[in-house]
This record gives sequence, structure tokens and C-alpha cells, in this order.
Amino acid sequence: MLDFFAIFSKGGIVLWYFQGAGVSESFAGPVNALIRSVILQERTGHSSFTHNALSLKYKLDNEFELVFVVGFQKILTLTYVDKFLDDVHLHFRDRYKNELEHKGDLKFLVNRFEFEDDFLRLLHEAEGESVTKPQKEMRTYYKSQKSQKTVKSMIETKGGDKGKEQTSKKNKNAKKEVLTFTGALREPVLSQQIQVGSMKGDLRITSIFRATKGGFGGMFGMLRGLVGSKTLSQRDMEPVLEKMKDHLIAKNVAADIASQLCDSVAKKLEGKVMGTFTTVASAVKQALQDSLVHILQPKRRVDILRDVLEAKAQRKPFVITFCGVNGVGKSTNLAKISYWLIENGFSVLIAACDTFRAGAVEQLRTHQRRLNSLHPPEQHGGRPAVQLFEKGYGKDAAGIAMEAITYARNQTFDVVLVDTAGRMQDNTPLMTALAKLIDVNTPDLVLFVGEALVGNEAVDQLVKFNQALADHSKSDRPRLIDGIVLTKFDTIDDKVGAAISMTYITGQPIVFVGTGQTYNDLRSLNARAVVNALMKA
Ligand SMILES: Nc1nc2c(ncn2[C@@H]2O[C@H](COP(=O)(O)OP(=O)(O)O)[C@@H](O)[C@H]2O)c(=O)[nH]1
Ligand SMILES: [Mg+2]
Repeated sequence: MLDFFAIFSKGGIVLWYFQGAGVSESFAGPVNALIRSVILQERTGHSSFTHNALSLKYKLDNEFELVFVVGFQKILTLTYVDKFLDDVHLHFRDRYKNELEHKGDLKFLVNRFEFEDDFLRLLHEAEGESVTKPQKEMRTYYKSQKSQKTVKSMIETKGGDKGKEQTSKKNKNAKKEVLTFTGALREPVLSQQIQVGSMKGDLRITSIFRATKGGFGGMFGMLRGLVGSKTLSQRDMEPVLEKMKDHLIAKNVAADIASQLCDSVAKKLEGKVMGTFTTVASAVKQALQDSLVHILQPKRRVDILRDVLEAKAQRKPFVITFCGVNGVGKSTNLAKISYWLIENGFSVLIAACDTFRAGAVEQLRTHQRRLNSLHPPEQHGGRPAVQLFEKGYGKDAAGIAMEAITYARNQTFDVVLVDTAGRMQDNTPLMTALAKLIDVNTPDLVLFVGEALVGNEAVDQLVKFNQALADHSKSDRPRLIDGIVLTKFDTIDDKVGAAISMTYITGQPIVFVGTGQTYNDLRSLNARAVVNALMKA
């Protein structure tokens, strides 16, 4: 019996809509008329509105800035509509209150409101409870003409199917403007930005076909280009993606990377044919989500346990070098990785190649003692599961690493973990020294350790570390960063953007995630969970 039901935001975004069976006309026309004639003019005191042969009943939700509208043929007396509108409103709020509570219009873009089943159930209940009385006499040709005439009498026709804006009784002096009902609005889309409270005394018409450049801001303004078009163009999407970009930056994705991501989403969607507005919103979200998952999924599998076994079979220790700036957690996470390797039955030699920072060697010795007390030598054939190789401070780190690797080979250690001093990416002498350490020792794996707290800086660090490794290598195929240890993940809440920046810039996987300060706080990355956190409004 209903022609349509629509739920949209005051920013003009259609969250969900229902179109009655056999109804071919889009709800856009009547809803636009409602917005223009009622909502924009602060005439929302009544809860119903007539547009041509349709009756519209609506309800505003000012807390969540939503509008609920139901449309039906006005010749039908649907006694259940008021209650039904209330029911749908309450039910929708209840079901999506978590999503709706987030600030900003982006929530409407990133959330999909699959409300169909609940709606149909409510409708079924409402229709079952009431007796619907079609008033047969109202269906005569004469009467229906008359009913249309009532509306027409309020709209001054000016050639073709153009009408004139309905004038507010309160605003008799208000300017009259010609509406452009060109019949072009066939898509079920809203063409209004609702600026309740800002339209006093001035009957401004905000149809997309009349809107002048820059006239209307807000969420609708930015999406205006999308709603009318069937084929998405780069220019149309730009403002939407601009919002997406800001969202990603707020999640701590480096600004550069956020820009590049949005550019690639635009490319992906350009030229796509969109059926309805809601499809556009979900398409943008989906494309971004897909890109993010794709970035986080390793192009290359890093399976350390398997590789250690392989090296062991060749009677070689597997060598991992840790590098990164100061204080990011290199030594701590090296210790956690030692623990993990020992738990997996391997023996570990820690090479203390941070010969620079006071206390660095002692910090590693403390870890070595603790690890051996957790895994006493009795459980490992009488030999300590982990040993420390150190030569004190001030010596050449590359030389110590080399000695440690030789020692590990002779003593049949399975793994050598090389700790290095933290260094700023701009400190050329120290970067050269790191490049040399890696070049002469050819570790099996070079891990870059970076904090999850880092924002724009992530890009600079990784680019310059890789650049230094490339520049100072004597090999034709220099060793670059093979993987990432993302630390302090426990301190960032849902601002997980660094994971994206780091993998995007290096194309290398996040091998470990540090989630705290105990040996157990080491995880692998869950790409889906990270992407969900990123998309959350
Ligand atoms: N909350 C938290 N703190 C960490 C994590 N990893 C390291 N830290 C802390 O960060 C600080 C610096 O760690 P350290 O290993 O000395 O950094 P390095 O200079 O890179 O070797 C220490 O206080 C660590 O306990 C982590 O995953 N989560
Ligand atoms: Mg350290």
C-alpha cells in the first residue's frame, strides 16, 4: 500500500529506502518537494504534506539528524501510518544507535543500513493490525483531477512542467522563485541540502539543477555531483574522497599516503555506472576498504619458523637484523621474538650491536637472564636457550655482528638476532654505518622497527632507511627492509593508520605487532581487524 519509505540524513544522504511493489515513480520528486516546501521553511510543525496525488508523512530525529518519510496515495486512508512511522523510527534508532552516535556525516557513508527485513516485518504487522479502506469514490477521474488541482493551485505553472515555489504564509514578502521540475530527477536521490534554521525569510531553492557554484556547503553540497550522475567522474568524487582522506588522516595514516589511496579509489570508480545514491556511497566505501585490505595483505609470505628450519638444515644460523630510530622498541621486541623462537624450540644468540646508548648491553643481558630462567638449560640439552654476544661499547657494530654470526655458526645456534643502535634517518654517518653492517653481514631478514604512534614521520623514516641501505651497499642488488615490526600497538586505540603507511611505502609485510611490554605481547597482524578499525567512523 505504501509508495515509498525513505530515511535520509539532514545532510542529504539517503541511508535507506523502500519502494512499494509496482511503483515506478522515484521518491526523489515528492521528497524534494517536502524538503523545499516544509523543512527548509521551518514548517515542520505538521507531520504531513501533500504532493500531487501523494500524501507524505514525516518525522524528524533531531538527535541523530535524520528524517523519516513515508509516501502513499492520498486517496487511501491508511490509519496505521502514524504509528508505523513511529515504530520504524524507534526501531531504526534502536538497531543502529551505535553507528548513529558517531559524529559527522561520514558515518552515513561508511555504514550500510540493511534494514529491509525489519522494515518488512514492521509493515506486515502494521498492515495486519489495521483495516485499510480505499475510498472508492475518490478514484473517479473527476475527483482525482480535483485533488491534483489543489496542489496546482499552490504552484504557479510557468511553461511546460515547471512550477513555482509554494509560498510560506508567514513570509508573504519572500521572493518567489521558479522551480525547475524538469522531470529529469528520475533517480531515487535527494537533491537538497537541508539547512534548517538558516533559510528564514528567503525562499531559496536548493534544487541541484539550480544550485550555483559554492552555494551550498556541507555533506550534501559535496555529494551533489554524485547524485545526479549515472557515470562517476573523477571530479564528482573528489569532494567525497576529500572527506575520506581527512578520515584516514584522523586515523593516523600519513597525509601523503591518504592522498595516494584516495586517488587510486577515484581511479577504480571512475566511469562506473551507479544505479542509486546508496550504491555510490557503498561503492566508495567498498573500494577504499578493498584497497586497504589489499595493502595490508602480504605480497610475500614471511614464515620465519620455516626459514629457520631451512637454514638449520644447511647448518647456518638464521640472521635477523633490527633497525629503526631511537626508543621505538627494537631491544624489547627483539627479546619478545627471542622468547617466541625459544618457545618454538630454537636456540638464540643475541648480538649486542647497540654499542652507543648507555645501558643498551645491560638491558639485553637482563632479558637474556629472564628468558633463561623461563626456559632453564635443563629443558634445552643442558645449554642455555639464549646467549648474549657482546663486546661492550664504542666498538664497530658491523664487526661485532660478524663475530657473533661466526660464533653462532660454530656453536650451532639456530638464530642470531642483531640489535642495533637507534638512529635518526637524517643522520648520514649513522645511516652509512647501518648500511655497512647490513651489507657485510647479509642477514637473512632486515626488520624495520617502527612505532604505531608515528604519523607522517613514518614515510620519511622508511624512505630514508631504504635509501641509505641502497646507497651504501656495494652489491648490485642491495638488501633493503624486508619486513616491519609495528610496536606499541596497545597504545593507539583505533588510530591504526601507521600500519597502512608503513606497508604502503615499503610494499613489505608487517611481520610482528608489539602489543605491550611482556614477552607474550607479540602478535601477527590481522588485516581485517585493522581495516575495520580504520573505516570505523
Ligand atoms: N606499550 C608498549 N611499550 C613498548 C612496546 N615495545 C616497546 N615498548 C617500550 O618502549 C620503550 C623503548 O623500548 P626499547 O626496546 O628500549 O627501544 P629501542 O631504543 O628501540 O631499543 C621501553 O620502555 C619499552 O618497554 C610495545 O609494544 N608496547
Ligand atoms: Mg635498544
